[in-house]
Amino acid sequence: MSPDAKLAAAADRHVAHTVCPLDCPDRCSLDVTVEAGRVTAIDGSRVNPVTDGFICGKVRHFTKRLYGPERLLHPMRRTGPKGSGAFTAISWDEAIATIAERLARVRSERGGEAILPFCYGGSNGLLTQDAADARLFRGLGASRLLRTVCAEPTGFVARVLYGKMPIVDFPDFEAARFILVWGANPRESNIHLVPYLKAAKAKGARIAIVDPRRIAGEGMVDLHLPVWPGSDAAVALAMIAHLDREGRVDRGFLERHATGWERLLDAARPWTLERAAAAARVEPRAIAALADAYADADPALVRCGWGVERNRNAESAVAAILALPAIAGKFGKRGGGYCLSASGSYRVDHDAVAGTPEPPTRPINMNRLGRALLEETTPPIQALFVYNANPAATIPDQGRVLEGLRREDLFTVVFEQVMTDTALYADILLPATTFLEHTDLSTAYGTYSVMLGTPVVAPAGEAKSNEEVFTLLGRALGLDPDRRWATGDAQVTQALAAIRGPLEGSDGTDRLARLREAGILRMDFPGEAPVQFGSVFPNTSDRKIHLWPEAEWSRPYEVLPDPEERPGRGRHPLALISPATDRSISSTLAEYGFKEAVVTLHPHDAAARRLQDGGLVRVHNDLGEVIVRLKVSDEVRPGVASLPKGIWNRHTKNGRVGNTLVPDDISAASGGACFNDARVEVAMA
Ligand SMILES: Nc1nc2c(c(=O)[nH]1)N[C@H]1C(S)=C(S)[C@@H](COP(=O)(O)OP(=O)(O)OC[C@H]3O[C@@H](n4cnc5c(=O)[nH]c(N)nc54)[C@H](O)[C@@H]3O)O[C@H]1N2
Ligand SMILES: Nc1nc2c(c(=O)[nH]1)N[C@H]1C(S)=C(S)[C@@H](COP(=O)(O)OP(=O)(O)OC[C@H]3O[C@@H](n4cnc5c(=O)[nH]c(N)nc54)[C@H](O)[C@@H]3O)O[C@H]1N2
Ligand code: SF4
Ligand SMILES: [Mo]
Repeated sequence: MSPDAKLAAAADRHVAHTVCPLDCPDRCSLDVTVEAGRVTAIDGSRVNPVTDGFICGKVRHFTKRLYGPERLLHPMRRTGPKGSGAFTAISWDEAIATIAERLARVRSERGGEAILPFCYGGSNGLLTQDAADARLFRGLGASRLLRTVCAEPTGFVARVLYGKMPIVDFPDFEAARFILVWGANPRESNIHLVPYLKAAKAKGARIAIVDPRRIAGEGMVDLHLPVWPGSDAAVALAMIAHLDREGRVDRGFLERHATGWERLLDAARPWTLERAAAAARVEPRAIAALADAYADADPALVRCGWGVERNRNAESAVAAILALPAIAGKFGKRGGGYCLSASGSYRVDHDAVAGTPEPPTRPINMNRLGRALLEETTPPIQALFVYNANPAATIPDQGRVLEGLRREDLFTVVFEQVMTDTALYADILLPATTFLEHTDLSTAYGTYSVMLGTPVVAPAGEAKSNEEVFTLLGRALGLDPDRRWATGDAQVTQALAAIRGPLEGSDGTDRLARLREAGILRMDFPGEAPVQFGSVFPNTSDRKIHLWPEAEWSRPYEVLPDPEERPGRGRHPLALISPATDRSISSTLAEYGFKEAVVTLHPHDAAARRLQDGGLVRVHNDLGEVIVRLKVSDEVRPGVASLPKGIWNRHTKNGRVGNTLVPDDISAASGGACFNDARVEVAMA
């Protein structure tokens, strides 16, 4: 480079501030280095104090997506069979006109409900989802997607028991003397909690983990209960019954602050330590030891994760776990109580963001996408519009999903950043901007913050944002004749005003100006961070904990038997789990995060099947098979097979992901996915 060019480049180098909107509890504030219009480095900033200047490796390498070979740069039309990946570039005008014409035709011939919008966690922002897209699909009277793939059972329970009381903030973990991490994996899926766990540990706190895998390094964990997947409800109920027998139930607290607790104690009583231990395949005394250690400690904190909800007993498990601090009297001081999702602590009025209410059209549970595409008849789904999601990889019963996507009479639009497994099935493929190329407003479900994501570089190729595309489509379809749909700053302001609850700016100050100045809006809790039953209380009608919420839940704390014990299902004895890893966020970024997926089995299970570490194996059940290499390790408990969440078809030898083996069963009370109810056998390939 000539000295002049060097000078010019240095002058053209700056650091821009923005936020990571990926589906991760941490919601990091970012410093992005831009040189000559290109992103050259991404790192954490200190705008969000919890980020504390560091971020995960996935996002540090996000330029591999931004400028990678898989990036979609132009609208395209399919030219080969569905799934083949044969496309030709078309103009935006042609793409929008084609989609508008087709949606209008489907609607006039079969009704709006023949259109299914399909979206989930691609960008956790208030502008990329439930904004212009809602205006479009509500305007069309499309089917309503029930977004149940994640956080539905946990959210349901947090709502019916506690009215979504604010959770313990990460920094307050430091104040706890005992931390019970239940079905959560901070080391990979919530890395900014780890420093606080370490700090608590350094001050003498004990840490317990309930997880079929050993998820933390030596020295970090004092107690590990390696439960059988799906048995948490039995274990937590047995802990409650044990505390009751030992006279350790805080009846004074329950009298004052809870209803339905006697019925919960009655329901827990049949769960003896022995019975729960048989279901969880652990020692009865290990359950008693965990309950005692929890009851003894003060303050004691429960970190409930999403691993608990991915089975048929989701709601019962989450409810029994969230009941523990009430039963044992652990509320009322900093470092005590529970932590789950913060997203209910402030309410976002999504109808106000969209500017239009949701019509009561046909609901479709996203966990049964395959069945919906193949079996719905009143009316059949004739147009599918996928954005912010990669259902070909992430939804249960992959075989059925792919069969549905192959339907010749289905018109499929996929609006994506990269050529995902789902994009391969599009009739029209639209290129989307990434969070470094568009504006978004990020709330968070782990940390207490709202941040503004700003474009730091120009869109790659012809990529457009969700706001632009759904607004273009709405106008092409005649849904916005006066061009009044909010866009740009007007949409940001509308979304900011729709955040109800203790957010800075509730006093009427200009939230957008404040965001631009400080980069972040914090929650205004009395005394900084919430103390459950100190400064914050349940948001239920009577401000009490509803431990037997029968109005909303017909069978509280019901525990269904293991899928393996159901008639005809006994030949697949291994429980398949699919934990999050540090390689991807759900399936996002897996194109560069993974090279190859491996399945992990305990040495006993490998030996019983004469399988060798590194060998090719067939993981199979009645739904299908996945062929991958085997890792033999005692990090998983006996009887459990672990295959990562988020992989793409290319990461296995037969082009299928773990969801090929996952039944599309749903949890009873809230319709949640049952990923970890998959039962499989593993054999040499
Ligand atoms: N790096 C990374 N971070 C992520 C994600 C990611 O894919 N990668 N995903 C994001 C998303 S979408 C979410 S929802 C969160 C999820 O965050 P977490 O809940 O922390 O993650 P999971 O891996 O789903 O489950 C946590 C743990 O539950 C265990 N587990 C599985 N089945 C059971 C069971 O039946 N009982 C018990 N007690 N434990 C069980 C698993 O072994 C795993 O260690 O993380 C977010 N953060
Ligand atoms: N087997 C198994 N499967 C699972 C899970 C499991 O534990 N086991 N976990 C489940 C969980 S917790 C979740 S949350 C789901 C997530 O499943 P999905 O909702 O399918 O999420 P992702 O795989 O992250 O796919 C999101 C896609 O949105 C795209 N995207 C991102 N931002 C934008 C944008 O602004 N505009 C547009 N148009 N597109 C965008 C990304 O490129 C990405 O391909 O997966 C579930 N699947
Ligand atoms: S994915 Fe999570 S840890 Fe990584 S940068 Fe984003 S918010 Fe931070
Ligand atoms: Mo999730």
